[in-house]
Amino acid sequence: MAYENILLDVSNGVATLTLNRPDRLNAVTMDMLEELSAALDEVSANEDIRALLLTGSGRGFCAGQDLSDREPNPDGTPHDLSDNLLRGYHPFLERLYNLDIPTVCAVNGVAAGAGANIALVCDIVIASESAKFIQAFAKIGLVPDCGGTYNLPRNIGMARAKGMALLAHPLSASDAENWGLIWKCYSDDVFLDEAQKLVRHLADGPTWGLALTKRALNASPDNDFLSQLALEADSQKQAGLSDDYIEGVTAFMEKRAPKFTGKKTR
Ligand code: T3D
Repeated sequence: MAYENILLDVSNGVATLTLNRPDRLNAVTMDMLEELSAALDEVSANEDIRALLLTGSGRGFCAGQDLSDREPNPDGTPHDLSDNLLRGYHPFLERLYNLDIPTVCAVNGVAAGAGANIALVCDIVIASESAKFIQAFAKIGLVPDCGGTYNLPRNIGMARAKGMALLAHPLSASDAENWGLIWKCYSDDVFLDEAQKLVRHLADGPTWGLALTKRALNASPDNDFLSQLALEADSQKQAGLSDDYIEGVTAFMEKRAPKFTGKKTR
């Protein structure tokens, strides 16, 4: 599929997906959402891809829903906004959440509304120090979506989640790191290099073990302790059957760096 609103680059086991409407701070349209879902289908189908980097072109990461991407209904009735979510955002977010490779979001500039919450669906979120996170929904009378009401209280606690959602104040990248909303904030001059290093490290990792790890962590908030122990045992059983487990232990014994292949089973 030819993409007009995003860029997809695949090289050396890394897929880089770039939101590409810089003059609109990469605000999301229905066309962009269709392209994002199609791009993630391409990524899932390619077994050589072992990590995904999501970022934005230009000075912003993503300003959320494009507020101009909607013709008025001819009869003057209001739009059903759940339609956009169910048909466009959710299929994309479900693919992103369930991807069996590590996903890194490099928030290169402002992340507002749906843009902020799309970032939080990735496994590891880093930001440049000039980036900011805005739950912009309250400014226009809407409700945080794209998993915001799920991820915010889990990442930063209810008090801060409610502050962000009800006030819609911008949160700096350094505060986002200090609050545990994201993994790390980097100064603007090293940000891109750090993003590349991080995704390279993950792409060279034991892909199947990492997939099982993210599945277990994703399941954790909804499990009790004993269910999670059972899930860990099953995950470890599967990881223990991989070439990468043998390679990891062998490399340790031989005091050398492991060379993981990402293969699922021996
Ligand atoms: O509606 C549904 O389908 C339901 C789903 C909703 C999900 C949502 O995401 S709702 C929240 C939507 N997003 C917002 O409300 C954020 C709107 N944008 C802003 O508040 C500001 O642009 C920012 C704080 C993000 C950045 O401010 P600043 O000063 O750095 O940039 P700017 O000058 O405001 O924006 C630059 C251009 O991008 C500007 O266009 P212009 O004047 O140069 O022609 C601006 O209009 C455009 N732009 C920014 N955000 C959007 C946008 N155009 C359309 N939609 C946007 N969301």
